[in-house]
Amino acid sequence: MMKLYIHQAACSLSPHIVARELELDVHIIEVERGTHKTPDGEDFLAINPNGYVPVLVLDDGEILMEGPAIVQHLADMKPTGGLAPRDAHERRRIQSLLNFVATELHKPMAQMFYPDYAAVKDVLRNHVTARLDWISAQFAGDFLIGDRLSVADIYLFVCLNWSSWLNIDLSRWPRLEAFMRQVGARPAVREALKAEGLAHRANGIFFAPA
Ligand SMILES: N[C@@H](CCC(=O)N[C@@H](CS)C(=O)NCC(=O)O)C(=O)O
Repeated sequence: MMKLYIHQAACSLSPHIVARELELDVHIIEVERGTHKTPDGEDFLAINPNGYVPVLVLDDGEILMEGPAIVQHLADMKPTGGLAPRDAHERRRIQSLLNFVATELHKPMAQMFYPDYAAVKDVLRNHVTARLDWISAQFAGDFLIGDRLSVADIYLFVCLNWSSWLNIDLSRWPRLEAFMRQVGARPAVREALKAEGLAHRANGIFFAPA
């Protein structure tokens, strides 16, 4: 069985949700922050010396790193799930959006969690605010590429879910708030959030336990 290594509430929630949406046989393994150990005492650093999640270990032992590549691979394993359409234009668009979320939202938002970054927090906040203006104007329907959910929407959902931790008020972007409610209500998403201990709600938006 494939193995997906995660941290609670981290960007690894994105492949975790994708696996549940597609009902794929994936063993979810939570790595302890700090010690890099799994509940079985496995050393995660031996799997990814960089120490970060997500990592997907395929059935043949291949180690696949980097969230955008992992969600694309999971979606391709079950094309009927429709999370990564085959149409060339839509595929290019999804690749573009996954990279946008990874570099323009995920990384700057993640840096805002570090207390040491206090001095650059305003810079990061301004950056993220401008990028949220952009992404909120990209919706081509209920979702980014139209009326069908894709892996890019799921990755975006996971990053936007950090907003309440980071004091980013999503009510400034009604499109994004509506998107969060809609994706957050999906059964597979709720299951993944519950499994990671995140099934708390505030104003319809999921947030982490204190
Ligand atoms: N480039 C990686 C970055 C993944 C990443 O930033 N993971 C964070 C959680 S959101 C992590 O595991 N941080 C813990 C660490 O670096 O030790 C990707 O996009 O998958």
